[in-house]
Amino acid sequence: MPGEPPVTDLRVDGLDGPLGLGNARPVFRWRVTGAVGQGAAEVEVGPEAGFDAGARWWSSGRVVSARPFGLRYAGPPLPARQPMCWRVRVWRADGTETGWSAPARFETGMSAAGWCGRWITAPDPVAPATWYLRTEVALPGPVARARAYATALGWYRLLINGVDLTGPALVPRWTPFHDRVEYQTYDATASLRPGVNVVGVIVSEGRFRGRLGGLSRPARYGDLLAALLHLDIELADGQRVTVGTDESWTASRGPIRSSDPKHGERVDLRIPDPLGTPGARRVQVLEPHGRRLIAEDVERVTEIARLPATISRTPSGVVLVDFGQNFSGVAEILLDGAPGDRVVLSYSEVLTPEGELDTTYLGDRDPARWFQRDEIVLDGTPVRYRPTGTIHGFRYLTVEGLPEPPAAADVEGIVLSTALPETGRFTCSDSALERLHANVVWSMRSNFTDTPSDCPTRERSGWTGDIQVFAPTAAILADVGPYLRRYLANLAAEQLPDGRVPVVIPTEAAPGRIGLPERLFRAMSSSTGWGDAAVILPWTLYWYYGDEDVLDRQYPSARAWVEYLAHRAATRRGLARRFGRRTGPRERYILDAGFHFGEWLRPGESLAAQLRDAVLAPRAAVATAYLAHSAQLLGRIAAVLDKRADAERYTELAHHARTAWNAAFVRGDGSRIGDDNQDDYVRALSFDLLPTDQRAAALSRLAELVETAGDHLGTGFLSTAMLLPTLSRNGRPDLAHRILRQTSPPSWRAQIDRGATTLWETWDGYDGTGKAHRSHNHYALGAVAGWLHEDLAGLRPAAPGYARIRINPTPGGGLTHASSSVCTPYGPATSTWRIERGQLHLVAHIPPGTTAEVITPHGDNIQTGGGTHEWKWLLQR
Ligand code: RAM
Repeated sequence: MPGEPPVTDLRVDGLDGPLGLGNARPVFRWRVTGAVGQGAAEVEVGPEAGFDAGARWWSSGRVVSARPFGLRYAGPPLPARQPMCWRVRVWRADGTETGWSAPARFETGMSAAGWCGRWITAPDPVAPATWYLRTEVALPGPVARARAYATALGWYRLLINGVDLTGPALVPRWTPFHDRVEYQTYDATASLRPGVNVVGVIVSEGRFRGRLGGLSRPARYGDLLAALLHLDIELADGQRVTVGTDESWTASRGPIRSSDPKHGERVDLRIPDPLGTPGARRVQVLEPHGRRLIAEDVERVTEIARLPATISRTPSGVVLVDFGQNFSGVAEILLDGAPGDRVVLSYSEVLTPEGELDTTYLGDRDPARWFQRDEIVLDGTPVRYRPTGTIHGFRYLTVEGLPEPPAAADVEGIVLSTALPETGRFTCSDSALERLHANVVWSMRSNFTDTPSDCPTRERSGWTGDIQVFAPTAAILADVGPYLRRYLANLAAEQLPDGRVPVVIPTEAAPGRIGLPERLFRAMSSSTGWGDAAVILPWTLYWYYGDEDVLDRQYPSARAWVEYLAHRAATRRGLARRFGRRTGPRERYILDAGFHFGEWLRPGESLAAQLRDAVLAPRAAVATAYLAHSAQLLGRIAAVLDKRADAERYTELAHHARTAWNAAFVRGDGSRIGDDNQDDYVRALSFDLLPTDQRAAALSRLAELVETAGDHLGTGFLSTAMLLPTLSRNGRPDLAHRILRQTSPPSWRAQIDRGATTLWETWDGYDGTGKAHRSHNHYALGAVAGWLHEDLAGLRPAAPGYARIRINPTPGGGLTHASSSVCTPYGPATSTWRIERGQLHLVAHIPPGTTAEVITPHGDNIQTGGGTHEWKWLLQR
């Protein structure tokens, strides 16, 4: 781009100018523009004051590296609350120098000892209740600079002189709250003024005390909501004022009576805003509780889009708002009625066959568990209402209690999601596939709000299996590095001492509050395919972002999981050793003990039968395959980290597990594996478990199974993401296209034809009567969007961080055009193909500093470097 500076997009730990950095050794990244990539780089870091005049605390020196990322600070320890600057210069591969970039800012966060505030709580634990905590701060003169460090047990909003500094952020995010709570840092400079300032913190249930998980149980971490604030003010005359939460603060109830993250908000607008005057009661200071405070290291949840509404009435006459898109967020709506009118807003993803709002489709035994509802009592003044302290998963909304329905222009859908830069674009000649891609993006947005969740409506839990299968696709669609690193930090924190990994992260209860349901859940922590997230996720982040740091940080966790599996296999035998053959000493590598979800929910399989098998007869062919796969990956991780003995140990373990798996589950020449389901062959080929000479037989059996099923997929939760790549990368792209084009269920197109705007948990979404069932916003089956980019359009990494790129389009399925563009750590890359007059016309943009191998339709391999390249090949008839 003309005029673009040679070095741009400076990021610290993946974030743009973070204010409260907690990492003592931050990692820098940038982007090099222009045609020639980086050969070496130098980073300089210094205090903001004096940086322009040359103040420096550290320089990396000239580091020879083609990678514009991963350069780690190694200077003197950074003091807390320190405004810093950094800049970078690059020597291109041709020896030319870019000159220094414009400086970028960051600031370090609060030290553990630096907090002047103490945790304060409202006087009595009434659940649920929203509390308004307040103090006044008198300032003798104008403010030069102010920072607020804040957090809560619950969700909070910080208001200074009526200005809401937190907005829709939904903080603090969900962590193992018994152990650690994240704080936010705000620039409060512009909100404070000379004279009296009102500082308020509104605290609601949040994830700390709100309803969580499959049973929607409240108060899983504690009974008392609390807040902590430290306000650091520098006046223009150099004086410093520090304000913290303490016993002088007051507490009141206010118009927001209560908010629950799942069940919505109760508001009485007749009650005045209590932050205007001192509250009636004093707060109490919490007893010391030992929770660690950690800096936020992820982009906040924010409003990422607004959706227009259409308004109608249901057959029974209720006002119905349709946003035309399933999403996570809230609605903003003009409420105009008489004082005392009670308005009820109810939310759902779906309608009943009769056209009413369906609030029972997630399970009708106890539908109240899934209520998403806001209730507002009006004070007679028209108000643009928007709930806070809650988030809904919905497309439809009913409005009850207003004398007149609102006009469409007076209602908007507010889409809330983590502010992740979206990096993957896909287009093609088939609008249904474009819609499929868009649906996957919507499901990702909807579930990437706090912890990555399975669905935004029902349990809203951080299922490990779901993110394990979806992460590679997520890494194409958005810059999810920091977001998934935080998930992994939580995972490591909650891993059990024996290495097992809880199936939901965070685990949804403090250790002191573990009851029977939590104990049952804990029994699932041995499940392969789920717990393997401990190994597969770090590897995914390394593969897509070249992030070695995450491998290092997660190494103990990844290793503990693999060691657990290996130990379990060696020492325990499952209730039903299902394989007929005895394999002698190799049996110590067969994993069939403990709970395993298995492939989970193949089309047509019932939930009850699956659960029974998961406990009584876990499929050893699935579990042992994951032992081999994760051990192999761990061996590679150890090699990257230069842990040679471990690299050898885990590569060998993988070898033994593979040999045992072959001996136990493969018959003949590879044409019969395990239970002879599609996924048995997909795993075998995708995890590279078979001897080379058996791969062809396995592939042809897989093809046969797909064809016998009428070109339908038969894979479940774990293998669906791998099915199409397995076919197209092993010589059957035609079959991959046929599965993708399939219009009857189970298929992605059946969902699209049925009007889906997000991915569903089940293939059909509705029963024969048209009644919806199960979640309509689950990203797991949406991992197929990865295939659209990497195989159909043909753009994928061939080395970690896209240092080497493979361009290998998979035309077919009657398509005449497809294009993928992604933002690699080296810069944007694209692969676009078009079929014209019997020719395949390919345009590839390869970022500077990387190389590419381009596979022609005739199987040739062309090597190329950075830049935009075009080819035309005659396609065979
Ligand atoms: C469902 C969840 C999730 C899956 C588990 C096993 O309840 O929605 O998607 O990981 O089951």
